[in-house]
Amino acid sequence: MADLWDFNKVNYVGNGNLGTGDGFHYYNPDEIIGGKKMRDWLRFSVAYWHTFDQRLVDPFGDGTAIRPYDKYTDPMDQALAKVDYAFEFYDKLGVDYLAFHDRDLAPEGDTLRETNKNLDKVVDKIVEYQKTSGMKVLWNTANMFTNPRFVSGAATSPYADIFAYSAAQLKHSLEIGKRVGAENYVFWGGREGYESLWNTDMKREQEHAAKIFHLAKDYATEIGFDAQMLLEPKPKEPTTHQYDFDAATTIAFMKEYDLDKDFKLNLEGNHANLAGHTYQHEIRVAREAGLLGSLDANQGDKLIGWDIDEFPSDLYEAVAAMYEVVEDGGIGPHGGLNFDSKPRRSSFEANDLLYAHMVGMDTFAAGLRIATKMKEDHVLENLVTERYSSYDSGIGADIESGKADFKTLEEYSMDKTQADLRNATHSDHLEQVKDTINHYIIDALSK
Ligand code: XUL
Ligand code: CO
Repeated sequence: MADLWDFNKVNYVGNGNLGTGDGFHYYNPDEIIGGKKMRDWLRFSVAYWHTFDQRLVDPFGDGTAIRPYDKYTDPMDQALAKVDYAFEFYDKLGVDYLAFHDRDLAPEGDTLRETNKNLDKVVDKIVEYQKTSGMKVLWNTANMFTNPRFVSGAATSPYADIFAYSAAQLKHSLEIGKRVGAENYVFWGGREGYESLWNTDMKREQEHAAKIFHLAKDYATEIGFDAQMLLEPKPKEPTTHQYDFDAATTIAFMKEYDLDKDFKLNLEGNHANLAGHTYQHEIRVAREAGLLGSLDANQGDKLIGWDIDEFPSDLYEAVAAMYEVVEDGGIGPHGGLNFDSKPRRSSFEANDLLYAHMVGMDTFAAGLRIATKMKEDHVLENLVTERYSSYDSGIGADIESGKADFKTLEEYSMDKTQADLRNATHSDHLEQVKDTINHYIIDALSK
């Protein structure tokens, strides 16, 4: 393989040495943690759109990125060259998965026919590399939000020609998913929402969205593409309101339109924050519904209200997310941690792409180590069991079994005094709980 990037392969160096690391401190891919190799728990994936295409723009500023393939001026030459850079990057970083949108890979032509032709050339090259490298595709998807034709949505556009075009684009994207052996297929409805309710037929738009999901699943089945289908919630941005607002709203939509048997959720940290939730909350909601599919790993910033897709470095948040994952036995049977993340605009050198993934991978690897230790020691499990133990016998058991009704509950409660009821509650000692979590964070990593 040609030496295209100016950095060496990243190795696990352990955490014995403080000081700036040139390797992973916590991610040791083949080490067994909680009964599984770390690489199999985490299934890290590099996002093509951010890592190889993102110019590091923000709403007020042009791109600052300096990339070694900038020297290719013809868009198709650059698209083909990027595949070489991408596969060397995966190898040097030591990841097993990639993820991409159709439009990340190749420039559009004037017609879908021409666009598909460009795309197929790049996909041919990716498939060749997959054979020699063993790289797998965590998921692929269709970009139906960048081009101006999607100004008012794709499947939820008020214009039927745009629905038709979206279906045609999706058809080819599913065929590509099959060719590259994608393990999941993601739908993020960036513009499937509204700017204003005054001109929007919300019900009709949501029916159209459900229709395209059913058509997609039917076509995938027809061609033998058996990837897990995933919906990715986000509350807003670029729309004022996105229909797949958060996990709970998306689950309700899936149930309403009979999609919950075939679709699961792809959850993203920064999207959770935009919806007013934590990442942990979104993962908990999905896993308790049996619908945890995959994770997009990134973080927001407490001080900035946008979807800034920062690489994850918040250890506390990673512990919380991995706690839910460990509790579920994995990120769904087919899911992984896809870095839907980009370096900051001021980290514009090519090497920063490597450092950014390293901090993301190490943060989640550390999160896995800590969460596994907490789980092995049953710290929170015991606490939660104890907290709900009044439902295990007596009146609580009668409530859960359905034996109690309003009359028996009235009889039971009628003469309880203020003091009796006060005694029925207990302090949560939340500060003590948080101290225990901090203790695990420090202790699990110092071994
Ligand atoms: C946008 C976002 C997308 C999806 C795929 O916020 O998360 O990159 O993950 O379209
Ligand atoms: Co995402």
